[in-house]
Amino acid sequence: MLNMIPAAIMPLADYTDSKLSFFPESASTFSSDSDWIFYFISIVALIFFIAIVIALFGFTVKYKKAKGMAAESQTDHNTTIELVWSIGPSFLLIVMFYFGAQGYLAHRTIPEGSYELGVDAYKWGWGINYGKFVIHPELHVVAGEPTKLTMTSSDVIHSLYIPAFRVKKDIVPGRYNYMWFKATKPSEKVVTDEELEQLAAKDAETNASWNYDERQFTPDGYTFYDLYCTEYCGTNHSEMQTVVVVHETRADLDAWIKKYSKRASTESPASYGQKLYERRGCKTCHSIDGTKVGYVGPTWKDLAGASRPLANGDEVLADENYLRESILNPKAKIAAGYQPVMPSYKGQLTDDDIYSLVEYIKSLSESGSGGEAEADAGEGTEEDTSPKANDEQAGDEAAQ
Ligand code: HEC
Ligand SMILES: [Cu+2]
Repeated sequence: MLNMIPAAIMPLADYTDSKLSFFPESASTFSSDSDWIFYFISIVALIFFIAIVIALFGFTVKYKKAKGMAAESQTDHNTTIELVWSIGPSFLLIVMFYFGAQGYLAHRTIPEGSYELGVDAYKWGWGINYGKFVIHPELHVVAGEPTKLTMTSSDVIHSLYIPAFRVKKDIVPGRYNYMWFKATKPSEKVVTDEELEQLAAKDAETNASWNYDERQFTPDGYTFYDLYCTEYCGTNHSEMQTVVVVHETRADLDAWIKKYSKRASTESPASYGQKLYERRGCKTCHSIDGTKVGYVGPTWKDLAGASRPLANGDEVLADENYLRESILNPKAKIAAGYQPVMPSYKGQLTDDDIYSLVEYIKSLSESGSGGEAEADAGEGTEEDTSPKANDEQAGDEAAQ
């Protein structure tokens, strides 16, 4: 297809990083096709616009009559001119339709054997499902391999847009929508692991989350492409952004997925729980500093160990079992004053993930609920202590 691009348009399509260009950089196989047809239509429209406006003003001058002169009426037509201006432009329209339809079909025809990932869009964030309980807000794919996204929404209509790939598709609640692309330019690792550790430590100190805009690389040190929601979906629509990282090889990507598949043995459950709080979307609905405004769920500050009034008038002690149940089956006990809108995380978090989240919530309580809640867990029916969770994880690993 590239060789069909008229010579005059071709150079434009290449200057994607220049200030003159309309386009962000191009990093998928769709980019060049979609850019040249865009330029083609724009230039054709511009040429006609200029010609018509010039004729418009030219004729007002040419046919201007002085005051008092008799008006003329048009009595005849010119068949040749009318045929030329009807048939001529219709060829241009056919060219636009042909390449437009071809591009549309290319987007709709998902290649067999594509690498498949799940995407969950929610107010306001993204969860990319890599399988095996690995769900992460960043989209990671492999260069040169077609990737297929199977997309669902947990609430309202969203739309996934990756400008550098020239792909965009609505995500509608209650159904699956699909898109595919083949990324061409791998991301680069621009920061060393030591530097990343220092930055992470700095963020932990100031309780800041990773600032992609300012740093222009991911917490793993990769450059990225932007991904955002382009369907207005409420208050924080403009924050519904994430990044795409393109790995050079599948092995690279697998290593990345592995890294996020479970808590490192050296990491404390509470600190891992904090990461899950950010990564798994809890932070969009729960604050950790007592803030209520702007959050649809209760704050986690001083939650553990507190006595919780429920919507049905009962009270319950927020011990480990209650916290665990609230995550797996949120509708079982609704906190008073809140809507039952929390999605269930059953089957989406490992036992160790839940244990880590509970430990994190406990770390946010001043009342030192730990002892009390731990004693409870011991006699509880549902045993979810960390050693068991870790054993399961170890089994997992051995199986791989
Ligand atoms: C879409 C918004 C939303 C998301 C996302 C969400 N929650 Fe909730 N959560 C709520 C709401 C609303 C309630 C209160 C109603 C209820 O009890 O179900 C709640 C209640 C809870 C409670 C009980 C709190 C109390 O005060 O009794 C816990 C624990 C909890 N969520 C944990 C989590 C965890 C862990 C995650 C992330 C893995 C999460 N939530 C994600 C909305 C959300
Ligand atoms: Cu959205």
